[in-house]
Amino acid sequence: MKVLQKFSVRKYGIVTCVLLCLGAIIGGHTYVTAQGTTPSPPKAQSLIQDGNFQQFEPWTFINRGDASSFASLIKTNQGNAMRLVVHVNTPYASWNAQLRQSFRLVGGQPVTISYQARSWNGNEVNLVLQDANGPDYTEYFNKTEFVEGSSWNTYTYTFTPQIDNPTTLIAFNMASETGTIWLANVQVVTGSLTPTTPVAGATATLPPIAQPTAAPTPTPETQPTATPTPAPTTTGLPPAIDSSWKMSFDDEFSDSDVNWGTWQNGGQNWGSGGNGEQQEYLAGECSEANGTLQLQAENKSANGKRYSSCMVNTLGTFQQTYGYFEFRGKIPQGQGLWPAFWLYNSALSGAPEIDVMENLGNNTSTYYATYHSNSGQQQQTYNGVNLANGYHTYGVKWTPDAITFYLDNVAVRTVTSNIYQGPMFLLINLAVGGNWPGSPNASTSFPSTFNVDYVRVYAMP
Ligand SMILES: [Ca+2]
Repeated sequence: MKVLQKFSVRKYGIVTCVLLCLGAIIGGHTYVTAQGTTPSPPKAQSLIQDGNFQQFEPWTFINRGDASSFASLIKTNQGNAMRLVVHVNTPYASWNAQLRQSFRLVGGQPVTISYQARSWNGNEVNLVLQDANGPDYTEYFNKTEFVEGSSWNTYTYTFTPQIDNPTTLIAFNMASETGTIWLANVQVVTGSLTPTTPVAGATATLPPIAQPTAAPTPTPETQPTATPTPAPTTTGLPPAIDSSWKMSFDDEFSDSDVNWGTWQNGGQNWGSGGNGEQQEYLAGECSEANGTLQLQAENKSANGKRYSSCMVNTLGTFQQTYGYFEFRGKIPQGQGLWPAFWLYNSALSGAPEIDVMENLGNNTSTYYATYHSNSGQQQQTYNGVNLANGYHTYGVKWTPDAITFYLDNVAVRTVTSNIYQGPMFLLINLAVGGNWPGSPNASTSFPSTFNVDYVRVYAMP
């Protein structure tokens, strides 16, 4: 029943993901690509601060989506770029997220505006310069671009304002619909543009979707040093599949930081509505150390939510139809904790959803494997060893005819009805509180950490 509630609110809204679209359809103004001609000096006078997002403080970020939508803005590890991730259930208006700052607009001489953006599923970016004060909020400049494609696009405009206004607002109104937008190198100058500092990876395309690779070469696993020491990581093919299945995704979490080129921070909190979850997902609660992804829940409020925690997902960077999906992790123990590894349909409709592992921290000897199809959920629980005492492997084999769940390479359950036939992406999170697990109490220790040794995915032959 309670999971059914979760099912009913785990929807993002409809989006059409047109992946790997290339090129931009631009017209009516000066436009060059990131690979195009770079304007030459003389050095210009910059009118705004932190156009390359090194500090961010001058900027204000506003999420205008409805309560069931969310937006997050994080600094990427690909140069000085901001990545805006927006999921919209009920669009507020033509935009759902805004990035803005105030600056002094100098009148009577040409002002050049330039920025770089990309959005591989396509989304609108509306750039406005206007008087920050009412009653009229006079607009000096207003231009909307449909940003699409995995390469950086550079948009450049020139106009001559007729007024000198020390309280002018520059605002990027973004996200007419669900999707991801990257923004970089914002310049508002008098005179000529400063040559744009290239964004690292600016000419590289985003990670391909479900790219099959050769069979994995088993490599020695870096072991987490946290106690208790996990059993040695298995390498090679899981017994559920044979060598005709090829690895399509692999993160061993052996870097010094989360690979933010693959994973996105956050997701919907499912705070309002049926779930009543109490956490805010923050990138700062996600880290990598000792060969593991560490999702940390803290007794620290953030953005109006009672607790801070971590969720990562691959929406827009990795999705796959069918396959064997496996992760190895150690769940935390504690009232109110709710770790999960799951798959969600890339269309972001309410279902289907495959919950490979869900656990409620007040009973870590039971976990839940659930298939939410379009005609309802089929949940099953498994009792056994205390799963919080060590690392365990949780997998699901999904074929056109069946979905089979595995615990430590042993099949525990198979579903054969209403099998989904479309692409799904990966999510790992540590929820805190809510109607199903209940709230943490004095016995819950914080911070608590959900450790994940690896995520590996194989594609069907
Ligand atoms: Ca690892």
